[in-house]
Amino acid sequence: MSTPTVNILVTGGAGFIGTNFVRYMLAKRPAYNIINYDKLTYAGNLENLKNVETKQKYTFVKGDICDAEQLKATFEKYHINIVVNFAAESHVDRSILGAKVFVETNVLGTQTLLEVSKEFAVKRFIQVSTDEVYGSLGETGFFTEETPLQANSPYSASKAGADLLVRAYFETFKLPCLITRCSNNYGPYQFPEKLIPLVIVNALNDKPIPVYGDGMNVRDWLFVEDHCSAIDTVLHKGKVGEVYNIGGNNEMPNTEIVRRILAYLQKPESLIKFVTDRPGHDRRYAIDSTKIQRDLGWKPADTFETALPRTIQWYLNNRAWWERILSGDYQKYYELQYEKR
Ligand code: NAD
Ligand code: TDX
Repeated sequence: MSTPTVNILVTGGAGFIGTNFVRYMLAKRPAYNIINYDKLTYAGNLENLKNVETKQKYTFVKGDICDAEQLKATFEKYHINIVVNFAAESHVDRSILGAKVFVETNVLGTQTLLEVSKEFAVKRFIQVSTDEVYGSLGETGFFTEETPLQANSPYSASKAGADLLVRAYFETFKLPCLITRCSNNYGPYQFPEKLIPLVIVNALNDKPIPVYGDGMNVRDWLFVEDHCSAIDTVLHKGKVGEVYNIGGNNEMPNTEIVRRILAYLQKPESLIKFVTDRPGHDRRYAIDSTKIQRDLGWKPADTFETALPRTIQWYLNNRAWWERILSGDYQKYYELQYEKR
């Protein structure tokens, strides 16, 4: 009997983590077909995938996860049997300025995707969630998979809503779902609105670096490729219905990260500007990833010591990539490369 073809719908594959995941899977699993389904919001950048576009195993579909009809047509056309859902509005500050689109994409979009996945009886549905659904920690302690959900921002509330829907589709309809909850990622192709790329880009342009509040908020940073390998592990070895926390054991206050980047770039600390705090700013995130390490044998390959310099170097080597984001030119790529075809 021949092995069935694996056709993975990667939603949000033109965003930061999605891009890295598409690249990771094409290299690691050359027999799989990867269908990147992305709406191309401001955060989607097809230039990220320029040199994989011609690969036979890669297809791009411009589409919205809220659009059931387009999803159905895509599932049918490409015989989708696995879904990895990265598509989301992902920036906390934007959710404070306007929460509606977060509910539309993160909650309704996920529910629409679940419904279509049920109709097409997919073999696995991976929901890429976040540690932010657990809320905020004090000076001590870690988030485990049993920590109650206590989201504090409209972003994390919408992600928590999606997680509960995924759980409900598993419990009620036996859709084979798994949820991953990862800590803060960093690495190549991250949109320069998030802390690490923002600091690098502003420093290289000798512009002020806004640090919220006292700068002592702590995040648990994970190199994006380690997140990709964790998702691949959960996809192949995870147990359906389970939640897996993913983290790097790499806690650091924001000011320390900013200082390390400035030191690497030989830029002065006088660029740091302490500004009004983010409303509802979570103080500390720290992930206990014992479960995925013990049950599935995953562990991160990198630490800040190895991967932060590599990340900064990537932004130095790819100045044109982020300059085209700052100018807005990156948004013309789809029109020029795809619509004319
Ligand atoms: P991102 O903002 O860089 O990318 C999101 C992508 O989703 C973009 O390409 C965008 O065009 C696409 N998209 C948005 N709305 C869509 C819609 N309605 N239909 C189809 N596509 C749509 O985000 P990211 O940082 O790559 O995060 C990816 C996922 O991982 C998100 O679900 C996020 O919650 C989660 N996550 C992120 C981090 C992190 O540190 N960045 C950590 C843990 C979990
Ligand atoms: O200009 C800034 N100044 C600043 O001090 C920005 C953009 C951020 N910060 C602080 C806020 C946070 O304490 O840096 C920390 C990191 O901020 P972000 O990069 O916005 O990430 P965070 O809010 O922690 O959320 C991220 O990690 C979890 C992702 O954006 C989410 O999508 C993911 O779920």
